[in-house]
Amino acid sequence: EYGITKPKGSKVSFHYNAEMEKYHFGEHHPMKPWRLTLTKSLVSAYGMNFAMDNYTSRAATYEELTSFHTDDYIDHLATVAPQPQPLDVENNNPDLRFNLGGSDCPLFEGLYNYCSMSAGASFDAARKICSNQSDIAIAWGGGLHHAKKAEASGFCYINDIVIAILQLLRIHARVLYIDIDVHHGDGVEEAFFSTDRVMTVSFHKYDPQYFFPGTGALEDNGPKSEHNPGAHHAINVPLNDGITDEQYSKLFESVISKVIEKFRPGAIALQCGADSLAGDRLGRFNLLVEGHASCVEFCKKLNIPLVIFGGGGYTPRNVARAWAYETAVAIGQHKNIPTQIPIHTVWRDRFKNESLLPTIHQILGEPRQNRNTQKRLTEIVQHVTEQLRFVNA
Ligand code: V1S
Ligand code: CA
Ligand code: ZN
Repeated sequence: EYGITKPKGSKVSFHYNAEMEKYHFGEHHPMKPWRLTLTKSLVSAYGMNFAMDNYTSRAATYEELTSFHTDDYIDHLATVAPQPQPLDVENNNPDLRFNLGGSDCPLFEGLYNYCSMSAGASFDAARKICSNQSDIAIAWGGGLHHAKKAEASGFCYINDIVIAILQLLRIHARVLYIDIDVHHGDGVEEAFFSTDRVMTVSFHKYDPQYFFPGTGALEDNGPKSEHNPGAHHAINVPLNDGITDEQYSKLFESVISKVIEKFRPGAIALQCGADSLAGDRLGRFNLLVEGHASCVEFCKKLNIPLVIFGGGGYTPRNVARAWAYETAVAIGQHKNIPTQIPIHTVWRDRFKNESLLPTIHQILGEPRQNRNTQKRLTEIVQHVTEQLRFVNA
């Protein structure tokens, strides 16, 4: 299919479990696990599976989940009864222990299976990197960056990224975390606030009063108190609505190249939330598939072992376009695949009324006004450069 064969370059593994699509957060909830099926079907339709090692991921074990989360939180997640659906005013009676059961983090049927499967894929991906069996390991079902040690937050219950990074730290002295989801990667940042072995870098829309989760100011670089080795190891890139491909990819390259030079990570964990694309139901940026994927291309070119996670992304067809294209970047085939989306059943069945012939690049939705000035972006790079003076690896 399209002449894609095993590449001589990077060895890539793809970690996926079709079971994840069966879970539903609720009728009006923006998170649709079904976007993973759409992504996988596009990846297969392009024949990319022939150029990767494909693994059906398993559920993470209790021990793996509690490598980060507290026992009582995991015990509660495993045993809590689902809320009746649909969540109308009558039966929306949230048991807000651990921030569970509200509209953001509903208690849906099979929640524990869903969470442990998401974490299992990310854990397996990290282990493939640790054992040197993969140069790039992909887990689109992970990337749930808001979950805390004993608390759910923003559609995230288990922080699969933290669990994966803890595995990478068994082999690698320093791990770099990069987060291109439109939201601040607060859960991962907080988990590694007091260590100098993990540097976190999040690019996000920042508007403390009006945009979730409200954290991630430029000046927040990790607690500077009591000889904290983790001070200066959190980098935040706060952005405004409407940032374009050109601005974003330039900013990404200048920030990340400076970080790599100073921090010299042994492995990179890249969260690729697709809600930073134009036309996202929750996001506010103007990124196209090319701009979003340029971040993955840049990381691949560094030749540092790389784990790639999913994350947010609320316009499923755009999510599938971006993640399938980024899978092509990982296997070094993005310049060779045809732009026209192959005839494949899931896309056809779902979107039979699409008038245009769909391509992998075209993004649904109207662009927003760009509120990012060159002056501000220069200030950001300046601040990051100053922070990095404190970092010695
Ligand atoms: N923005 C936004 C948004 N939309 C919703 C939502 C909408 C409809 C529903 F039926 C349920 C929830 N919640 C939010 C945000 C959370 C965004 C999480 C992003 C996750 C990620 O992409 O970064 C990673 C997977 N929540 C809020 O803004 C909190 C509220 C403050 C306002 C909305 N209400 C519903 C809850 C409280
Ligand atoms: Ca982010
Ligand atoms: Zn997000």
